[in-house]
Amino acid sequence: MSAIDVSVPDVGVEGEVEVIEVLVAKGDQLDAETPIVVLETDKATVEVPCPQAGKVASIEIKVGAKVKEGDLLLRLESASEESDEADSGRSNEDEGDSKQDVEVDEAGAEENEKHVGESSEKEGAKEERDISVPDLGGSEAVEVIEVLVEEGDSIDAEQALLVLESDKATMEIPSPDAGRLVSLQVKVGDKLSEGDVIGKLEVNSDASEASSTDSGASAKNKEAKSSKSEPKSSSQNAANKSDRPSQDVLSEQAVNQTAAKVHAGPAVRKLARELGANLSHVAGSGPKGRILKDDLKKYVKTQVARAQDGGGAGGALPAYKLPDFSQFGDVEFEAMDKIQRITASNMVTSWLNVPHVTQFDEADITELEAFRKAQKAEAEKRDLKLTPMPFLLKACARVLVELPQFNVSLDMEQQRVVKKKYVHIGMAVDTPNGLVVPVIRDVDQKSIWQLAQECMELADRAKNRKLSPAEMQGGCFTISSLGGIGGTAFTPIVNVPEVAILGVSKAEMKPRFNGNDFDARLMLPLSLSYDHRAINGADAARFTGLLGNMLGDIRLLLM
Ligand code: CAO
Repeated sequence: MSAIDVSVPDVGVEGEVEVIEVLVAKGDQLDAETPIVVLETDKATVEVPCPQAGKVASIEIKVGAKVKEGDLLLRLESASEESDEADSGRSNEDEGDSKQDVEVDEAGAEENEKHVGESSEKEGAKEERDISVPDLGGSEAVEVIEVLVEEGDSIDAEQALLVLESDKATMEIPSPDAGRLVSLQVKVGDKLSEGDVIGKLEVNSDASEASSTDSGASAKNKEAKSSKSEPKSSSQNAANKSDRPSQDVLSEQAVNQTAAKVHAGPAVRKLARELGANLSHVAGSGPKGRILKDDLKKYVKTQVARAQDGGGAGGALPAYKLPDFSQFGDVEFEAMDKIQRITASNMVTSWLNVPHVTQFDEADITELEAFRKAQKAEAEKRDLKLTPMPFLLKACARVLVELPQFNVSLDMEQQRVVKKKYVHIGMAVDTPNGLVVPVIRDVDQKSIWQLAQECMELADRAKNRKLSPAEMQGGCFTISSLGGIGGTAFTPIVNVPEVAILGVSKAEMKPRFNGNDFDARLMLPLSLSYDHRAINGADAARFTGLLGNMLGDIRLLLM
């Protein structure tokens, strides 16, 4: 038994690179070539494999560390003296040649871009371009091990198209531009070298003209990614990308949309292939939503557990195939942006996991409305707009305290209920970029004026894409108000992991029988959707009843 130092091999860059994932733990028994860490350079994501078999005696780095060639990563205990001797030289000297799994990212896309565009043909506003194999780091005749797209697919710039595997590396070939894949000339098993044509991409020539005036290749990629129906100038787009914080909606985890778009290293992809898992269904918890090995393991465990209990959504969703819409008339393609992708994914996650029921009710807000109107002058003095929303927040907070079964999350993995001792409420905000849900904290402890102020500020920040991810996390319950727009009722989808959401529609004057006569009363429609695993129908009726009482006589909020 002897100790072997495993150091950073030559990863093709000078200077330091960041450790973004540590794939092994102390005590793990490793095979030769098992990936041990993932390093991220400005050009690529590199997995460093273990040079020989052995047990991890110690790990000398952690996520976030900056390392350079020769830095110690971990110490390995090797079982066999013979192989120690043979291997120890190799582990330190030959690491530069050891197998590296490389996931080419933006810089790869930029490189790839240099190989395209020469054979483009104009066809109205569209243009067809060859997609060629970029520089493969000197490797020739590299085998295609995975084809991630199909002819006819709508492709984002930088979306992975193929995975190639040489004896040195596994690499993804990204698309140089956004567009429609009109032909694909390669299949699994083909051998490719730099310059070989993979297929043809139909791109919007306006986008490419605009982007060709850009100074940098990465700006060009970003431009191609932007919406076609709402063209933005390159500078606008670049500013938007770099200046604003990214907005995650509804859920705290980024969920990837399609297998080709997932952010995962080759080792994780390989494991997913072996397990037959579709990475597009796996939520990534790593940097930039990257799928880590642990995410994949957790996903597979959950699926196995579900199949065993016959619970959950059960089985794969039957896919539907889109027709070629152009046979029916003119169409154009617009890439979904991040908010749309995450919202779509979260809606499906909630819809499939949560048995939804919606309880409808009405609250008589005649007196509330009179009080609200009477406060108009005071609101103006305070530079505030007093809508029904702060009252709804305050009343819901009170009901959540009275009926704590609504202030929980279900942990199905651990078979337990998470009871929350705080009252944070999310408010769905309709923005030009999609639906976002900022969360107002400790609503039960705030005054109506404080809530009015926060509602205004958060809605404004949401509309200007200024919310930070932290401001959209930690909600216990959500209010989705369409009252300012219209409608009589709707069935909102529960914002998991919460267990209930209140939909509010437009208040309307209605005749109410007072025992002798009909009075005109202002009635506010309430639609409470809830997770029927956590909440029963009687509690839902109690919730809307109690809420109706609070809104009907807001003096009750003082009690
Ligand atoms: N009935 C009648 N009028 C209502 C009302 C209701 N339920 N709710 C609000 N109003 C009135 C307001 O009082 C205001 O009128 P005044 O200026 O005369 O007072 C007007 O409608 C506009 O209000 P608003 O919508 O600007 O303000 P709000 O505080 O009610 O809502 C916000 C703020 C951010 C929630 C809202 O702008 C919004 O984005 N709603 C859409 C949410 C959404 O898309 N939900 C669907 C998600 S899918 O489940």
